[in-house]
Amino acid sequence: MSNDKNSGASEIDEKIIDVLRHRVGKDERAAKPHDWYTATVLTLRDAIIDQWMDSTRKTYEQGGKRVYYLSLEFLIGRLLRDALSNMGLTREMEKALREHGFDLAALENLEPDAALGNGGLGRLAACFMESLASLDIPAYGYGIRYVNGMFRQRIDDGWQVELPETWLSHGNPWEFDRRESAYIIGFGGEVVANGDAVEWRPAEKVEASAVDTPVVGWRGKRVNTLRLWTAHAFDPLRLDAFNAGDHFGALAEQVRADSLVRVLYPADSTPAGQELRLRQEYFFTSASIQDIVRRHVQFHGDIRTLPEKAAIQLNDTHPAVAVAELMRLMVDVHGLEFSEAWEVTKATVAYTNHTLLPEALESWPLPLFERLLPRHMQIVYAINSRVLREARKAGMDDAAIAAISLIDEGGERRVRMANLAFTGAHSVNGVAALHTDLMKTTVFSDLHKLYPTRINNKTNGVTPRRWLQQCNPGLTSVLKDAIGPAFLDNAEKLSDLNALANDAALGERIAEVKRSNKIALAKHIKELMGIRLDPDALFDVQIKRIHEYKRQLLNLIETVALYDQIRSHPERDWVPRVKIFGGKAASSYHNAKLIIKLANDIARRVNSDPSVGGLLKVVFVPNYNVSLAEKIIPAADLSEQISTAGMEASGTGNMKFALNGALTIGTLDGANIEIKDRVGDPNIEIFGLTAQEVEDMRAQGYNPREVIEASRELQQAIAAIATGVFSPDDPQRYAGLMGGIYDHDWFMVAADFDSYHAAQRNIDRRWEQQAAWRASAIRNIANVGWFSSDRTIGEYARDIWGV
Ligand code: DL6
Repeated sequence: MSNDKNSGASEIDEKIIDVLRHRVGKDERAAKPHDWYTATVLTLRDAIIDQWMDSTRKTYEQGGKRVYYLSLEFLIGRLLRDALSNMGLTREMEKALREHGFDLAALENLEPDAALGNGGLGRLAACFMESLASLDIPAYGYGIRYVNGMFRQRIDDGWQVELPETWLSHGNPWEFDRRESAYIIGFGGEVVANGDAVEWRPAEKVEASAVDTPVVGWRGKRVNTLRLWTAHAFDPLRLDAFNAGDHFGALAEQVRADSLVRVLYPADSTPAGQELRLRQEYFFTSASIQDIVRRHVQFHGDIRTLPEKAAIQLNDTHPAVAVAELMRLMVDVHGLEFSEAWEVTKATVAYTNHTLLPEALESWPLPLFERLLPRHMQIVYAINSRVLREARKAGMDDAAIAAISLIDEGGERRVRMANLAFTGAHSVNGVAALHTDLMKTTVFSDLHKLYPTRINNKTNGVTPRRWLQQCNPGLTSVLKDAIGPAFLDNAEKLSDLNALANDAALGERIAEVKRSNKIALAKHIKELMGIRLDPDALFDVQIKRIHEYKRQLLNLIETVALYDQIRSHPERDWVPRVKIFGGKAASSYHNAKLIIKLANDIARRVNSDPSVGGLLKVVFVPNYNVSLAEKIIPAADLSEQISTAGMEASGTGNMKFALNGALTIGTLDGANIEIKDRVGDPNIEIFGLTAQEVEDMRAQGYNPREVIEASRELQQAIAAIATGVFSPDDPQRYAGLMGGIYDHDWFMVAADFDSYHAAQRNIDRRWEQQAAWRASAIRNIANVGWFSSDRTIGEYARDIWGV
């Protein structure tokens, strides 16, 4: 098969039939759609494998440096469309399938979402993998092959219900089981001195084995490997126990191993706090580090040259134990001096921070860490004593030393994973300019004083292949006609559109594409939820994890205020709006779940009220995931990025919406600031307090009650929600949630309400000027090419990895 556009579909066609017969084991007449899907993937995979082998051979021959991206999450989504498009085989495959009466798009829908991540951090890892391959950088992604990824969300009577996601129930045709790439992972036990050496004798052992998925870059340039670990027991079936009648007990070891890879923790900003989570982290980190070290020693001989050949990037602190594991292997197994191993470790490892929320900065109770990883505990103490000596030498005071310490001594003693990652890395990066500045002045201020060159910024990005070309083919084609195809290879070339921002014909064509995307989304929502949406209304979208700092509540309260105003003044010239919400709440996060219920309660009431008729609709779309985002984002007119300033590290949804021509209504938070700088003030709607103002206001003693009492709209909306207007079956349901805003309002909902409400009315006015709106949409598309993950990865490669 060739990826030459001129070759016909017949070669592919023959191949599919062959695969269907000989690998799926079905005859064309008997094959079900799922068999055709599997045959399609396997046919494509065969083409990918040739490139994969070429890429691997090239890397070995060149002996160059590799990037190892360690991440507990990879929120990949579906792969078929992405891989076909990157291989340049979409047309051929479409044609071949059509000859057998199949529609490629329908088969694509049979692919389950690989939802091995919670949200932004995991999706970023997936974009990075694709960009690494697109930029022809040799890389491995390392993570866990969860049997059950992110839970499936069902909405029952407005409440979130979590169900296991069974993405592997039909097998996974993308992956290769590499049982030969296996490592022993130990837990517990004791550490014994053995002459000068130290030996860790774990009490418990499991085997980690690799499952590989190829990741194809744009134009099939390179194929890298996503290596996910699965777990096996050494003694999966104790036959003696089984024969003695203990049928369950005989399987206990396998069950224990399975539990390591069974579920992704559904928490994206609070540590699960459970032993299993730490076990998962060590399991995948140890397997990955052993794999990296084994490869290095096998091909380059001396572990001391590791930094020349390997760059290990820690995606947040989940793999931070890598610092201690690498030290252990170098000192205990390869016989390096501690100091030398420490220099090698720091030169190899880099760490990305994704959040400043104190509750999300991982730390483990010291007794738990010591019990599970006794040798690593010793290494952490040894690192700590070096670091604290350096701090003393630098003249730091006791408070600074306490903050720098790898051990939190205030209250229950805990091991601080962020401090371990920070001290064991040569680079510590934030994910947007504001976030990086705040890292220096807040959580890492003392570490930053001690190591002032370590923190750097790498503003996030998203892959334009998935988030423009594949999810929005209509827009891509219009853009190609307008400015030529160069932007497909370099998203920053989208800037050529600036010259056409006021071109009415182009504005109209883009608006037509948007309208047809809205019709497609409306159809999907009608089928899914029975709600009819008007494609000519303004589609106002907030899709992301449900979290108080992301302030879905601010949006909902404003929706209630708008609802009240439409009812009080039906004669006014209201802009018809569809408010679309979607997102999952961590299963233990009470308020987030209550916010989902509130969205559904408001939707039920508003959508059944004839007095607002076509002017306002509210939809909470269940089970938000990557595939749904690919449908919703191209259909959005307005992108809600309204977090409390200083709390959203970057955001990446904000970039995807702008790239698809939505205007942003947002706070000066995370990457919104950089989006504003690039698209220009007239093409974005900014409101609310700045991060500095939030801090000052909290320091001065913010009184939300006063603010609420001074705003009639806000007071009325809160009162309506609090007194059960939207929950007549349980009038008290939201009394506590609303009371929280009166009493403390940590997330500044009241403080920002009036400004947000006014910004929404500005949006109405802008919408009425369609020509100007369209020009703004073009300015957005034209100026956010910089937020391509190719640019981000290029910066990591240049500044951090040296590849
Ligand atoms: O960097 C990717 C993404 C950012 O865009 C979001 O702003 C941030 O909230 C998210 N962080 C997480 C949770 N982090 N932890 N731990 O997903 O990272």
